Amino acid sequence: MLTVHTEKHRLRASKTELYGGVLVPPFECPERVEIVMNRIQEVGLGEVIGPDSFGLDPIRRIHQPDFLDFLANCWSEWQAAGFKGEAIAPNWPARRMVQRPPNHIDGKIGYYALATETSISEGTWEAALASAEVALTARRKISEGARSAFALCRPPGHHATYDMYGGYCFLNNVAIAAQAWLVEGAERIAILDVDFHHGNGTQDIFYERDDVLFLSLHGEPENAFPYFLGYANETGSGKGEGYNVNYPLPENTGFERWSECLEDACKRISRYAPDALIVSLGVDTYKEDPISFFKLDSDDYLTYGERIGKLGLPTLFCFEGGYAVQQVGINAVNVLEGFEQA
Ligand code: OKP
Ligand code: ZN
Repeated sequence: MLTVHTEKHRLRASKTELYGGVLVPPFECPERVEIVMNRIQEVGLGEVIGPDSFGLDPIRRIHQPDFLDFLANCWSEWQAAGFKGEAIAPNWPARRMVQRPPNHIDGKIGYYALATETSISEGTWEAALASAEVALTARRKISEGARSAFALCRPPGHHATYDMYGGYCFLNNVAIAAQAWLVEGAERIAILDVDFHHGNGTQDIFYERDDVLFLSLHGEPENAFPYFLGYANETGSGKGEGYNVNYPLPENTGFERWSECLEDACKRISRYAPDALIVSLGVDTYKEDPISFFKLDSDDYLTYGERIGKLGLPTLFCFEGGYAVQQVGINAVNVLEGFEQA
């Protein structure tokens, strides 16, 4: 399988994450991609290429222009304000308040943030753009005839919605790729999100549409980030009714229960008969992930990769989460190898 990768992911190198009331080194660190790359070479997965440039057009088809301006300028405005630390949202337009971005960066950052753990620093915007270009390049390889491709995206994307960042995500890589497919003439795209966390951004972006089927297996919102979306009764609205499927699962969910949900998701994908499948590939479902609570083991990734392969669809894998850093390579590449064995 072809991999798309760029060293530009290293530009996303914030030093702080707000976790349990303490500023800690971010779980979402550059080493994650290095370890996946090492595993790709070790197993000889296939060719590795760099991303092409696409400009902002495909990104503007998903994200609001003022949000993109905010991301591009946040760090310089934060520095100009004289703040010493990395950019972290301290205030929100909470319930019954005015939903309008203020001028001062200290307020504006909260308008565009959906969570406070994610710090913005030098290079964040450049890395986020490169990550989206990695997804767009891998997608284009598939429309040029490849059966599948792996977009080694970093930073991840599935929590970012059209006007908000957070949960380590800035641009929604899978949404940008899905829209590019539709613009090119595809009629239906399915997005299967197997990251431990609910893909709230992807769900939100496509919630009222029937040309993108979104399915997500994730930690139940009662107990897991992003907490405020991802319930089973969120099934889409308007034209999109029936095209959003959530599988919230409780603490200690193991592969048996998880794969029953995957089976249901796969049957729905087959019935939808999409032109292509995009997988939000997070491996934070692993039993030793430090911030998640499912119990998948390394071999399970081979097994479910094979099930996804049996769908027989052109398939774009976009990397999302996975924070048991030493195992992230084996687990992610196991999915890709299982897929190829199908
Ligand atoms: C990004 B992706 C843990 C708090 C974690 C942010 C998690 C973002 C996950 N107690 N907050 O979906 O892997
Ligand atoms: Zn995750």
